[in-house]
Amino acid sequence: MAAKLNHLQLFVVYYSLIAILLQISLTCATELTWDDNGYILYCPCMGRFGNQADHFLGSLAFAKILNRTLAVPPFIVYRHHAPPYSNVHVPYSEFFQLEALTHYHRVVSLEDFIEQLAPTHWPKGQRAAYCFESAAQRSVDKKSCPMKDGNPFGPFWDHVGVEFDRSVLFDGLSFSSYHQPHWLNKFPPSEHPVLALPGAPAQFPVIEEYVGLQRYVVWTERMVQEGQEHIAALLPRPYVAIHLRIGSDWVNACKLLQSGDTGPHFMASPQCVGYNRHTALPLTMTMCLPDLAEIRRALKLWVKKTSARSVYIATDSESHLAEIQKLFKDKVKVVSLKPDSAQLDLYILSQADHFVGNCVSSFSAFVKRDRDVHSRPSSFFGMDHAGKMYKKQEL
Ligand code: GFB
Repeated sequence: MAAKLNHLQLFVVYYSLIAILLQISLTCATELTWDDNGYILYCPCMGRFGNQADHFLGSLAFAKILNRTLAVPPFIVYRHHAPPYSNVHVPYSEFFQLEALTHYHRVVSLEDFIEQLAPTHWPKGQRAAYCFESAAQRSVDKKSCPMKDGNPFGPFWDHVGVEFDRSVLFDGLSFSSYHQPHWLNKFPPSEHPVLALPGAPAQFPVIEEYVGLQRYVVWTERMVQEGQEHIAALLPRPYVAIHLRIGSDWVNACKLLQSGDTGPHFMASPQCVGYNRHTALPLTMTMCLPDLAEIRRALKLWVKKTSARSVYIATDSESHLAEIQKLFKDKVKVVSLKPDSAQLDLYILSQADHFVGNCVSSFSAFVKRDRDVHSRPSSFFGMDHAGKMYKKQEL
């Protein structure tokens, strides 16, 4: 009996030891080490998903230019029409693989930075905010960065539990490679290890040079599985997918085109009119806000060209499902999911055999870039031949 108990005890001790060692090695594997080259933190405080994604690519490029690790922020999702009726902060890794970014540059999630690195290396009481002097002009004392003023700024930094203790102002710098030596000179990482910025250190829309960084934005396995399940269940291939950005906010935005005040570029339009302002093609109202006649025309064309068996409609408003079904007289299956998650729409759009997007929308731009990376064809309403922006050799 005593010998049996000893065996049992030995067995328990042996496996407990293995479990402890496993735990230690797992902890070590995920433990972050401090990067002496410094960090960049920012709030994706402009626009919704498409805008934030454009800004993200530029910010990633800027982090590489300064050779600082990018603290990848969560996406801000504005859930004011449905529970929880507030901003929701969705970690990058919910939708995309953080690891895939490391093939381009060093990154850490903002959440991990705050949890694991900040307590020791960016402790409370020593947190500086960095901003343009012009931005500080908006503060009461004209010397403070408006890091937490209003929505989404306040809720964003509250979400990660950050208060700022002082402000460092700058001027005469831009977030381009041209100013790299100036940034290094002014803010060496040894003295300024963490550059925390009120907004993305990037231009909107993403500049041509960084469009190809989309290839490092890779869907998570979970998103792929969910998206593929929907496609397999609902969309016989080949399928044509369209993005209808036709809601009331968009109608108002497109009205600006008619006033002629927008100049050669308007929101994401460089993706189809060209990035050079001097040679940009004209942007028409049909491209910004396609009417039903244009939607029908483009769909007829691409369904015929691709011999499509189904059509997927992603929309921020009405889907025109009945009208489109009528157009194909039940010969083509027409589907619109209107999912709760915009990313499911993005995924289904990205996988189509042909995609017709809205050239002015950064939501469409995300899909177009993702498709370009995988050599999938796209066009835009009002423009049937969209060039391929992404070239492999560029980056
Ligand atoms: O993505 P986004 O920046 O593109 O913002 P734009 C549009 C948002 O509307 C998306 C929803 O992030 C989605 O939440 N949305 C639009 C859609 N189209 C669809 C769709 O087909 N399916 C689903 N599920 N959701 C800019 C805004 O939008 O438009 C700016 O970022 C501003 O803040 C401007 O409002 C007028 O570039 O199209």
